Amino acid sequence: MLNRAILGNLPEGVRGPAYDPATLTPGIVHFGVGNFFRAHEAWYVERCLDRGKPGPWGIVGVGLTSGARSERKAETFRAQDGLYSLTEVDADGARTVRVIGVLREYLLAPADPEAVLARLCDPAIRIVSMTITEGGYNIDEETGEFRIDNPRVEADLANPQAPATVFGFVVEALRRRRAAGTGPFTVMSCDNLRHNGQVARTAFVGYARACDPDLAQWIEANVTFPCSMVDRITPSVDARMRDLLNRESGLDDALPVLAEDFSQWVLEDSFCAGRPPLEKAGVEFVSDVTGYEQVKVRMLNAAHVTLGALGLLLGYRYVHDAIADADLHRFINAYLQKDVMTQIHAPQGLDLDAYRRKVISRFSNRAVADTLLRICSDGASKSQVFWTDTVRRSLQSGHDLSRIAFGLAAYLEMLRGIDEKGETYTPLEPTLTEGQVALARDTDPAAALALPAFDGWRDLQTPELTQAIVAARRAIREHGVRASLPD
Ligand code: CS2
Repeated sequence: MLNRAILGNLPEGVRGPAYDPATLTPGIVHFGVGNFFRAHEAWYVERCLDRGKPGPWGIVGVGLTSGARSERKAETFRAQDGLYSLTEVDADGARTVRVIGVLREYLLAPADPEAVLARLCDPAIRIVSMTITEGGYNIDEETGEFRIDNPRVEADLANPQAPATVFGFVVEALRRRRAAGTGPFTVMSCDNLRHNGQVARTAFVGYARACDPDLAQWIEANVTFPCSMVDRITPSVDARMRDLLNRESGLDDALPVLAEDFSQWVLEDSFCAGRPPLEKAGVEFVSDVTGYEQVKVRMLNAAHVTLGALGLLLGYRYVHDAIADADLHRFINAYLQKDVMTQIHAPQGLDLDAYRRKVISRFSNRAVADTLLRICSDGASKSQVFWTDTVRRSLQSGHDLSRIAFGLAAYLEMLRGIDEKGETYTPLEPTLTEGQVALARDTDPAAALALPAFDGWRDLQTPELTQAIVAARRAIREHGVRASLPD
């Protein structure tokens, strides 16, 4: 079993922490300790810690969900002293393995909310970061406001001392820190959103306003919410992959992570209570992240979800197989070159065409073995983030809508859960109700346009887009994806 006792004796080729994890004190609390966080933020923090003198930047992970799976995960982290291995793999299959030591503690919030609040109130905690998914910020896409009528939010507002949502925890902790004179921490979103820092600000200040307007003002004036662009393809690891990773590393790790060799983090340097020297680990600090995040979500993520939907319908299950299909490859390139790149102002020094080629080659990395179902999961939230700007700009400028409509149509057809070979699969849409899923499956291809996924451009009059989506869905149903792909 991987734990601190074996750090002095790791298998050959496996790199361990440069410091003794026991000497690392926590300075960051992170909500949502999924694979992406462990391959991205934790990996950057790990690499900026000095040999021997690691500094106060250990991470306390917090899980917000209850249930047997979450409890098992918490127990495993405890048994492994917070250690886990990260395998990075390049397109040729070459691997490097590293044991990450920064996760110093893991708390399961539903089991002991007070323990989480106590941690958040510790003056040593200077950053609270989160990966809570695109749909996790509880923002009404039409009004841009935080939704206080969400039942989970209502429950936290009624009982702020024992919260269950990330909003309840962070705001209650800030209230206590303000009262104790401890001062604020930075709230750092690491989700794929446009302006993720501003979205986080809207969410946390919105929640605070509903419980204590004076506190909301204090948060607005004192807490910083840096925007960032985060990027690293990190697949899910099933039991087979876990065993394979362990066989190759020689470790016995119950929670190994796998990631591509590429990674990028562009971050606004806006930390009200200090930060680790992340530039030492390759984080790019810029004054305005907007251009980078536009490129990332509108190119990589939108292409990913589109490829995911089309690939699933054609009977593929892996990203590298779908992008190896010549027709899908051509379509994704056409979407990027004709519909997205023509609208984006790239940040200085960023070559959009090189970025496009890199995206395609990253999708082709078969050693990552990323599944199309993971890519499409929570498409209802992602599509708003990844497509909205492209759709709005295209509608406003009278740009050709054929490929955009086809991508949206494919996403809706994908939700029906059956491919062109008659094989079934289960789309993962945690935010959609059964009624909403039924809309997507309705025999009337227009019914699904009532879904919140389309709220981002509902204020524009969109009959031509609606017609194009409906026509594309009909064409896919009648002639199949391949025969219906636009040029
Ligand atoms: C994917 C992302 O879920 C998705 O839509 O595109 O998980 C993607 O792998 C990451 O954003 C890459 O940084």
